[in-house]
Amino acid sequence: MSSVVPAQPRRIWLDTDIMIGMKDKTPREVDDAIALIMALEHPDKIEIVGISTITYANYGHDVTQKLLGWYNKTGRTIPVYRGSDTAQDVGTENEATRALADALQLEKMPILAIGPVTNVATVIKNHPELIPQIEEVVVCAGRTPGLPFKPGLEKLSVGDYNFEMDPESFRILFDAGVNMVLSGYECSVYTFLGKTDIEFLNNATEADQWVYDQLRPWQQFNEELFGVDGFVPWDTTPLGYLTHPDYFKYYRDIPVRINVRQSDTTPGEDKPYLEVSYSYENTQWRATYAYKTLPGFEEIVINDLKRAAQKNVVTRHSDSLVRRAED
Ligand SMILES: [Ca+2]
Repeated sequence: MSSVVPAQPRRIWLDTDIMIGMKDKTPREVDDAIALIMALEHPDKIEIVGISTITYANYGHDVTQKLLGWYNKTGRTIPVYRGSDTAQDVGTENEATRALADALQLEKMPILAIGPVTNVATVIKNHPELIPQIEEVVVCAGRTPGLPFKPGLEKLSVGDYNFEMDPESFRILFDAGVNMVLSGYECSVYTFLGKTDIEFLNNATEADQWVYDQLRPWQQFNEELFGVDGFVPWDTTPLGYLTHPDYFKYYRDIPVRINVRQSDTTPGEDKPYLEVSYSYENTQWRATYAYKTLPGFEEIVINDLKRAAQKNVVTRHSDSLVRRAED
């Protein structure tokens, strides 16, 4: 007789530069919020131990709490910690780095770091004894040599944002020899959420309406920049490595290097590029590099958002039934 042992969800740490809804001159990036909502939809696969914020640390903390209040139906409280506000202060401890270090002391786990990696690098720099406790760090960064980052109609080059915000912290992670998973532009760029993909959020519950009211202007702003009305939910692919690894193709154990040459985003300047190639010989750095998302993953992103929205409708109905029963 064989007995089937149900698989336990992988316990993970989430480090995010979430900025959805931040008041500014232009709409702000929404992909961290989508990755968070998706992550909460797969409690069978992953369990978020804690969340730390990076850049706009206070806003990120508050908006994460708001989204958890709406979308966390796991029955578990997920603590949120404020991290580095600037991503320029690696080595300086903060609420987030202390909480992550405490968590790693208790258990070994992967870190999903979907912003600049300053918080993670601070833990590694100040607590090298914890390096073996980090199973892997999954990030949204890196490229194959010379790959241009030109979303949409390829009118405009964008930077490798998370890496360029704090290259020194990436250097610290690679020097520490932690298992790195790079799931960045190349892997993500053909996953695309257009207007019709998110229309179900419009005129739904308060939560979904708020999300829609941030997503829609972001789509329109993307059309101004890149010529197409919609956006790439970049951070969902590093999450996908943890929840749906079969939907991606990888270069395994590929050498990694930082190469400095003329910037493709700021004319007249040089900048560092985080690049992978099997032809690199003079480097000890290695990574798993996701280079392609297979068909079906976009459908998972949309279905997760739909399922989360559907649960909010059910909650609203049962709340109003309770209220009626109390009357
Ligand atoms: Ca992000």
